[in-house]
Amino acid sequence: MPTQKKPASAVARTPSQSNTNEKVESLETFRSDATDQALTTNQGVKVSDNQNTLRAGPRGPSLLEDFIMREKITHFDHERIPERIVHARGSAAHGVFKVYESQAALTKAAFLQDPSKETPVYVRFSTVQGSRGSADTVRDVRGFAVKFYTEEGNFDLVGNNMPVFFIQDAIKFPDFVHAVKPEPHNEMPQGGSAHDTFWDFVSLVPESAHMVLWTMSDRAIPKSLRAMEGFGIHTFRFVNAEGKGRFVKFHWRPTIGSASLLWDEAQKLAGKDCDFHRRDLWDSIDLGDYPEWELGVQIVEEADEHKFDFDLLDPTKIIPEELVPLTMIGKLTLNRNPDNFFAETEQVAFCPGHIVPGIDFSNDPLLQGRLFSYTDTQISRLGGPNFHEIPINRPIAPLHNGQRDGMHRQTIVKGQAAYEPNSIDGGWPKETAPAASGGGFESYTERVEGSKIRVRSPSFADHYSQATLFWNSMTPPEKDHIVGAYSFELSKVERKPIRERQLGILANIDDELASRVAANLGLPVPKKSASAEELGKSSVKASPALSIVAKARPSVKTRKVAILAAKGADAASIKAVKDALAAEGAHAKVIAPMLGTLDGGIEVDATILAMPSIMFDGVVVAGGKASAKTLSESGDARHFVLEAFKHLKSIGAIGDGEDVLAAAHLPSGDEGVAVGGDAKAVMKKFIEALGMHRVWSRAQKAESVPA
Ligand code: HDE
Repeated sequence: MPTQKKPASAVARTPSQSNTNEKVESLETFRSDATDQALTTNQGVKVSDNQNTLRAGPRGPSLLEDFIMREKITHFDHERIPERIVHARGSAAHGVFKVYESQAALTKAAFLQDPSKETPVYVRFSTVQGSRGSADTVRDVRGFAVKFYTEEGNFDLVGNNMPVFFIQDAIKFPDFVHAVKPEPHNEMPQGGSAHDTFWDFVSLVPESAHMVLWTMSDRAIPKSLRAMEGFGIHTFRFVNAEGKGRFVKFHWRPTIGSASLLWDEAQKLAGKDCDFHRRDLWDSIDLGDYPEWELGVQIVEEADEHKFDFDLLDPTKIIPEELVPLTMIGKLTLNRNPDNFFAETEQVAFCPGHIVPGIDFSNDPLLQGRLFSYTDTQISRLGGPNFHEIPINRPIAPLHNGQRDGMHRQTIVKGQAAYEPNSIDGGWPKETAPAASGGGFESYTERVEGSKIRVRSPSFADHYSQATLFWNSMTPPEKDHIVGAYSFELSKVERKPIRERQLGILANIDDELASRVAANLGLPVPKKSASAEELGKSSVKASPALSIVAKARPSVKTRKVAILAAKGADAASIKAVKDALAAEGAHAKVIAPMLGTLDGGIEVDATILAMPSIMFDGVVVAGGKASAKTLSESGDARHFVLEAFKHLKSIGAIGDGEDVLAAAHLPSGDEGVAVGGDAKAVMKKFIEALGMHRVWSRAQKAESVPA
């Protein structure tokens, strides 16, 4: 019987800045590499024939005795596990977290003390509604779950890309999920909320008003996973070495800034590349464009718990940054793609209840319910109570207790005493007293008293004023998108009373919003049902931090640009475009009607049909008479530039390339169309517009473009 060299829990996991880091791989003994290895059965027997079942004669029946074939097919028969009930569609990456400076004043959590220390992390992003195979770009909330493998145990920050939630109490979660999931009678729609049961539920549950507004905003169609903000949502607690507790809200801010798709793009991408987000994440890490987020915290002293016009425990509320500023305390970098999707991304098990000394919960009734649900769901999803032994879930901190049995147990624990206290094994493993650092976990001492009752606190009663705050914080294009999203979704709702009821909720949020959506639905604007006092409750009336467009940063780093070309394209102009983009950290691909090599040895990266304009942030048409003629005569090429124009992207044309824009009948003189002059001048203008992500001033002109 082989003995384990190292306890499984002590396997170190220290990803560093390289994708194929040999040091990490040699430590991660649970990873397997078949290079130069013989094909074997699961019992280690070498296989000599993997092509033919054992049979009685060349044309005879197969023999049950064939243990090789039976083992292979038995394994195959059981290769699927239940997908997650929610957040089934996801992708993930390894990385590291580093704190900027010691946070000892706020928390004793070991991973937040030392700026020179790297804490390994695994981060999984997900959509909520769709199944495992659904499209990435649907309108939905995105999960943003971070597992920190700290030296004191795993800390899971299981958040979303929106700072609030649909409901206030965990007991409503099954109702909410049953309503948003595909309808039970026909399992439609997949990956979307534009259907009757979702709008029926949310229109009957006004506490959802704020979050529904977020999901109708651009936040629900992120440009990429690495351009998303993340939020812990609930109020948590930090506890320092002196035992002092403070409330904390967690935020993730991407260093490249946030950006969103347009709805038309998102819908088309769902068909043209349903893996759009996971591909972008994977490719970025492969290219060394490591996605990064800063971790921000909002801290509230316990004495200030009741000083706000909302309840800190209410998960349908934000703390506006105008009231409590955000302090950036560290950086998360994703720098390594997983080796195996199933073993890592599918089997990773997050749980908001995984915390470490220095972090604690608040009494948010949604958080309290989550503390139960996640472990419970893993037991059926991952087949038993030993899911913490699956490599991706193992802490790097040593792990010893009396739990030894159960389905799929892997660790072989020595010793006779699976209980505590014991004298037989010397009393080990023993409790550790709480301490300033390195001690045992001690729950924060909070005085609680009250009658046993099922009530919602009256302090949770305001459902609209922060929705109004969000609406008021949007720029005009963002408001247009919200109106468009409500109009689209509600027009798909078959039952008129549901549409009318939801308009009643919008009437309480904002007059303009309600009347514009009502007009699109051909319905009258309902009267406000809430009192003026309730509707005006938020002391902050607008918060620029809530707008993605207002916060856009002028950078083209990691953006993707198509260089549209055909045979006869001017190689020098293509090179000039590539060089100009590379100098700014952007990436270019040569897109042509056919694959092959263009003049000057330029390789075509993809065809116009395989990589349409929706996969790029901007397009530059290469110079060269023959190329421009071919592209001008190609409906697909004209559509490419027209669609880029419609989606408010930066467009450029070098020399004869301008003919293609003319052939596509692009409106002339647009701010975001760079033409005239040499490649250098065109690229300067092109890059300026690319940096702002979209040419918002073009929105009205683009309406009339038939792409
Ligand atoms: Fe979850 N949620 N949730 N949730 N959730 C799950 O756990 C649940 C909620 C979130 O990448 C499940 O492992 C309840 C809020 C993410 O693996 C399940 C309630 C937020 C992920 C579950 C909530 C989230 C999940 C399904 C109401 C944002 C994916 C599979 C009390 C802060 C994690 C699983 C991953 C997954 C339950 C509400 C985020 C069923 C009962 C609020 C990011 O346990």
